[in-house]
Amino acid sequence: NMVLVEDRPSVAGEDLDTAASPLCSSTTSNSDRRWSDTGSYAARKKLQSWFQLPHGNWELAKILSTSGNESVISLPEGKVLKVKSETLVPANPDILDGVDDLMQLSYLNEPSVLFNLQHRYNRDMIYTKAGPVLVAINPFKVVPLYGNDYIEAYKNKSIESPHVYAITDTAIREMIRDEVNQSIIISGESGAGKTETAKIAMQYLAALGGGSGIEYEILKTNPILEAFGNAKTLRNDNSSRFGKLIEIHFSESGKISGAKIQTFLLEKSRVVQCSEGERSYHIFYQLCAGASHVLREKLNLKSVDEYKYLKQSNCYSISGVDDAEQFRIVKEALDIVHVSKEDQESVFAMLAAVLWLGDVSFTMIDNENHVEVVEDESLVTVAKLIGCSTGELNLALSRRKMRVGNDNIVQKLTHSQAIETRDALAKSIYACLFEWLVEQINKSLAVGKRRTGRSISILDIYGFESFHRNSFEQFCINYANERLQQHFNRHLFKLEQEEYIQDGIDWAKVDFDDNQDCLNLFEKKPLGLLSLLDEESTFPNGTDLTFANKLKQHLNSKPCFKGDRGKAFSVSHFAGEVTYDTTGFLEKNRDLLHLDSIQLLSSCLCHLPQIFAANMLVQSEKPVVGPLHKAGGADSQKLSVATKFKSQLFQLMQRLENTTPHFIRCIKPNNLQSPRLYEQELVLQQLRCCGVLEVVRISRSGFPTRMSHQKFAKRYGFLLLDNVASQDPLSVSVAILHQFNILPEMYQVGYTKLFFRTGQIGVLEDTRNRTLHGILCVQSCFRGHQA
Ligand code: AD9
Ligand code: MG
Repeated sequence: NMVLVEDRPSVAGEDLDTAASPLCSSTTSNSDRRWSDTGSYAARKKLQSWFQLPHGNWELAKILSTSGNESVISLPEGKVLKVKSETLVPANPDILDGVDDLMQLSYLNEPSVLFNLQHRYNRDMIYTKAGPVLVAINPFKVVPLYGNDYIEAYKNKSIESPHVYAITDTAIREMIRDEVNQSIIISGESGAGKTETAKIAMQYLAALGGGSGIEYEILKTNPILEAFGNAKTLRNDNSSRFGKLIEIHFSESGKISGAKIQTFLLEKSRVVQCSEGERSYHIFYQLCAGASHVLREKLNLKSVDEYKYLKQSNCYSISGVDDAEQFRIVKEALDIVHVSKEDQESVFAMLAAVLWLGDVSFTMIDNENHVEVVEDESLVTVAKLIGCSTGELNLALSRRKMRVGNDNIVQKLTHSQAIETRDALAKSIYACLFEWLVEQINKSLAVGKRRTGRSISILDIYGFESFHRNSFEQFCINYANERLQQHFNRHLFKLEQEEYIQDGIDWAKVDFDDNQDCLNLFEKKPLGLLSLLDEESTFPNGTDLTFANKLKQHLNSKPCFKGDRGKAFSVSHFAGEVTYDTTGFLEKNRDLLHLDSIQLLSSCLCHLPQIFAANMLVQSEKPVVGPLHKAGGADSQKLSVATKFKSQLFQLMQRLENTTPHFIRCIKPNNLQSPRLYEQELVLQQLRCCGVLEVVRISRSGFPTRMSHQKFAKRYGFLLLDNVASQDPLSVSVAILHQFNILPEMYQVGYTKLFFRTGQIGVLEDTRNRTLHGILCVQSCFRGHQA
């Protein structure tokens, strides 16, 4: 039970600020002070206040008395404590419990935000606005918020509460109204609900823009991509191991006309290596569980616990998931996106080949550790599945052709080299298969010729990661997040602020953390993390240690960098400091597949291996990375992984720059994937990481909605009672504002635009829609009469 406020003010809103603290006397005052200064607040007796318990959680306390800098408080369970007044943080009055936009809170401190979200979460209201950003807290259970009735309600605007549907609806409307492409950018930690949120947004788009049938195909891409790109991890039973951007195109009439999917950085290492309690990609288990008798025979399939690649993590099933049934769903989805039965069978053959490759073993043939492949069932099966002879496969896995001067020589591989070669082949086949599938899907969804060029893109990309041990993958992921964070910052703060200033609006400058320093650390040439990594990757003698040393040598003076002991270094990211262990960096960055393996694939009789080989050779013609380049030149030379990722990321940012973004921040309330459990500290840390708290503060004090005078006059001018057709847009705009009694503190008139506080334009839109609807009704009645 909460403590009752005895001095409860009669109205919510601005009065509270004055009632509670003279420091917060107006909305546009420097709201920074709301966060810290509580001295005068505590001086007022009997108010509610937040008190942090020793274990970190915040409790609502009542201030009983204050003297000097100490206050006596009582906690909900009746305990009375004497505490330092400065440790108390003001709480909002009960009347503001669970507001649906954090901007409505009078006190925007961390515990108030946390409590507000928790209050809603406990009532299954998992969505809350933070100014322009939607915060979504993972319920880890079915919540009754989705489906056709809800879609209808959001479409008709008969529900107002924050929702993915509402954000998506806004995106559609703005796309049509402003003729600008839109993007929905979803971020959050692993398991926070990004992929589910993306699907919910797609569901809404499909319902509103459906009709052609293509929307059904678009929805069916989800089970396919999840089967091939998701896996059970310790954090999430259905964790996406790749980033995804889906661009959904619309026709003139607002119907979906096609889509295009781009994927980023699939985690290939999972195919050959996976830690205890996790699984490899779902599709392997689905295939083994769901293949028909005939298919089993054809692929010589065993059960999952008989394959080395799947056995190592000692985890085969996911509770509540039927892999056989999932396999059926995936096959059906493949049919729907027009992957032929024949191609599907080739896909399954490649999967079986990867599994069987893991069972290929080697025997020592001399005492220099050189090996030969054991001629057993696994070798025979792999050869059969990819369409080569066992002899060719044996050679590709145990020998390497090299060029030394003008001579071709053949080198025998050692045991560890052979295993590396085998695993590299398995990873490449899988990664190529994934890319090929995405390409097939894109062909099927291709936008017709009569495109309007209007689209809504949904980005579901891995959030910031900071683990006990951070490797190359975290390095790339966190770099991507720095870029996205800058986009977020730029959009919400910088552009906004610049626009105010440009338009002559009086607006106190707001500081925000720019992360340009950190981005420079990654991107500067030639002395940045990425350049130095690529450089070291090309050196024949480069190792992870020489790489780490080089970083320390060149970057130690940089603001966001810290050299650590041995092979480690740290970066101060916007979301916190992360220590990276460079072990494996060079190898993962080079990602070499030996030319022998590529040649093997290209000589295979089956068509998929041939396509894979051809794609790899195309890539190899680009700039070179690889230690053997200078020494021998017999290796595949290609773009480094980091460079490829960076260029993908730049393309992505460029695309996003040309869209109006809508941000959704997903929050994971606990690490156990369990419903009803809300861990304050965990939530708080995520809110800080994604800038939600900062956004609320800034948005509230500004005028987030704006429209040019022309546009405004054109859009709402017809609502004017007096005829003003001859007047200039500015006068028309001002007349509209007056006619609708928009309060002066709710807008500002700039040189070229009108600026509104949140929510104001919605009122006008509603009137406009009602009026238009009225006109249409009258017209159709009129026509009815005529007929
Ligand atoms: V990862 O970075 O790909 O590992 P995501 O994508 O952020 O992660 P995901 O969407 O996969 O997380 O959500 C994890 C699980 O949370 C889902 O499998 C659901 O069981 C659960 N979830 C997420 N959102 C919802 C929801 N809106 N309603 C019900 C949900 N359950
Ligand atoms: Mg996901």
